[in-house]
Amino acid sequence: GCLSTRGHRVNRVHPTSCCSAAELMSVLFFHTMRYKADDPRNQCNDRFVLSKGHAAPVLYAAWAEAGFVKEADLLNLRKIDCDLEGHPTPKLEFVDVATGSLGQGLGAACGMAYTGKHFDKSSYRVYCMLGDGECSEGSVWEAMAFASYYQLDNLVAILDINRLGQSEAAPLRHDMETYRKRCEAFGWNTYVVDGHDVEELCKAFWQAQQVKGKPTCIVAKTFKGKGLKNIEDLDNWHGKPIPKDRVDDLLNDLQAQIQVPNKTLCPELPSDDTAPADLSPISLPSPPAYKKGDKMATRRAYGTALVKLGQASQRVVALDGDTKNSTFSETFKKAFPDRYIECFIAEQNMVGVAIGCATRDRTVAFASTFAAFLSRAYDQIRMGAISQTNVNLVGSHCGVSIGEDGPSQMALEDLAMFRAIPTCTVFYPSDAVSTERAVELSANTKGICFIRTSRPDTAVIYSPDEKFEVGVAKVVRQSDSDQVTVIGAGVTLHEALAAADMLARKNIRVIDPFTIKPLDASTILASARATGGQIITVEDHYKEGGLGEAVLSAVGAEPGIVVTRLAVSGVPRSGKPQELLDLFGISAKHIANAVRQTFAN
Ligand SMILES: Cc1ncc(C[n+]2csc(CCOP(=O)(O)OP(=O)(O)O)c2C)c(N)n1
Ligand SMILES: *[C@@H]1O[C@H](CO)[C@@H](O)[C@H](O)[C@H]1NC(C)=O
Ligand SMILES: *[C@@H]1O[C@H](CO)[C@@H](O)[C@H](O)[C@H]1NC(C)=O
Repeated sequence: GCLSTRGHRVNRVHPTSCCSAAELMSVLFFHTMRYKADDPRNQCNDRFVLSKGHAAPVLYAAWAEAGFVKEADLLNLRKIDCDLEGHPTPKLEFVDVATGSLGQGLGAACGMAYTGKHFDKSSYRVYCMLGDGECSEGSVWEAMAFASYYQLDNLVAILDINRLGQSEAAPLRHDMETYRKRCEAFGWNTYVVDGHDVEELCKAFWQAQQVKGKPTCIVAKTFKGKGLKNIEDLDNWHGKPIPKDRVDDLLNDLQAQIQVPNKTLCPELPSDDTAPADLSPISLPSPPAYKKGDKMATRRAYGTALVKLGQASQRVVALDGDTKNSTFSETFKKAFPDRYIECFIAEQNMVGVAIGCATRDRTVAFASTFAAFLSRAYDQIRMGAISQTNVNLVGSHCGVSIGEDGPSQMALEDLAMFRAIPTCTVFYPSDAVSTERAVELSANTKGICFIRTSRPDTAVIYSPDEKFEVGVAKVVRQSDSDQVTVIGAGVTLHEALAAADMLARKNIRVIDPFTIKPLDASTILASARATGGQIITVEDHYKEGGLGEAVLSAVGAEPGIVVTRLAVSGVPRSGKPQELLDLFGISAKHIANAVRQTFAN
């Protein structure tokens, strides 16, 4: 069965990585997995994640065999007008998460399996194929620990132990016993098998289905380039096409091994025990219950908002990495313990799991930790954009305003990081009311959403009926005689308001951007024009890639606009929040000075 793709793959760029997995793939796709071949994204289907994404051709070949991909299209692999790209992406209906940055598939598969078992309570199963070289990634082992902790017996990892990596052998080579011990030590039911023995594979996958309370790992001893004469198990063939003058020979060789050439393979159908997702918009059941002037940290308002959203939709779930009593995802956990996933201190895996949970719209996932620690999962976030994920990430404890905990806990690069993500909407709410609306909007906004929350208590500045939209800023203070526009967000918006009070006779217009991406360029520009072209930005973030640069790039091409930027620079330190705002030049006092300076000019 594995060879019945008529060998097109051998002429493409990772042929040897595909060949080691050929029997594994054919047994999975035409014996083990249950799915509707004409409806790959059906919610009832078993899921398959090709974590070793460079073996994409073997995945495409399987779906061609299943009848979903036209065989002729396989010849357009990697062409500009063909969705069969070098690595799998969800442009293809049979792909849930993009892979190709190694080490990420199993985390996403964990999210899918957790969702199947605990949220959907359905019978679909999740299969994830990894390379042995890939297993040096720490994120693989974060996922291994997660899967056994949550007893994901609907999850099967397949390790394609073909000994070789890209530039040399993988560290454990064919040491199958060490792989076995590692997998068992991580709490997995483990079978070491001959990955080229179809009968043995059928049996192992069947056994995996019978096991309760543990995920199963199939550790398959294979040979890279299996079946390719004078290439199999040899160094220096990773990622190389077969030389033209050898293609015919090798194809003939392979074709001679096909025993039943024209047999149509047909997967078994899944049981129809998963309801389609309810895709109607999710709204807060009641307006924010805050009064202007109330003191409330936006991080705390996040927890309250998420509970309200959870009341509105069963699909809302929360994840955290052991910071729930700091980010206030704990508020959600207390209200909906069954819809909260503790991911412990493994942020890469948490983001991967959240992305997995959100596939096929099964959940609306909110994952939170200190914003600083999301940088650790940046590659997962970057891949999330390619995966077309709608995951929501919430980062608390931004900036120097966290105070005494010191610089290791302060996110000062997160705006830059998330602004650079192509599908990302960046919310930076400045009070409890706007935080609640940011959470509501995130749940309904496609792409990745990032919500930046702050630690200090700040005043509520909006009334409960204030309307918020993505990309629409608020002018929070203005008069006809304003002479400078000040743009702040989070704590620095409050500093800007304090500066406005200090400067009573020099009127300043204060803007709350609400979303940093997209940024409301027209409101900012209109204000700037009304205030003599003078803009001051002030942010609890580094200058690079933050609010100030976002504003600059929005107005930079306009004549007569001058942007003065106040931002954190250098490595901060511990201290009281207000002391740190002062020390790093972003407090009301510094804003007032900057305003005076613009007058002096
Ligand atoms: C995070 C990451 N690092 C490096 C690479 C480059 N790369 C692609 S394939 C590969 C070797 C993979 O070896 P293995 O996981 O054993 O897969 P196989 O031998 O089956 O091809 C490398 C280093 C990558 N894609 N992702
Ligand atoms: C299989 O199909 C091909 C192409 O349709 C045909 O040429 C060949 O004779 C068939 N082989 C068998 C054994 O039926
Ligand atoms: C979180 O909970 C732990 C255990 O109860 C406690 O020690 C810690 O101080 C709490 N952290 C915060 C930020 O409240």
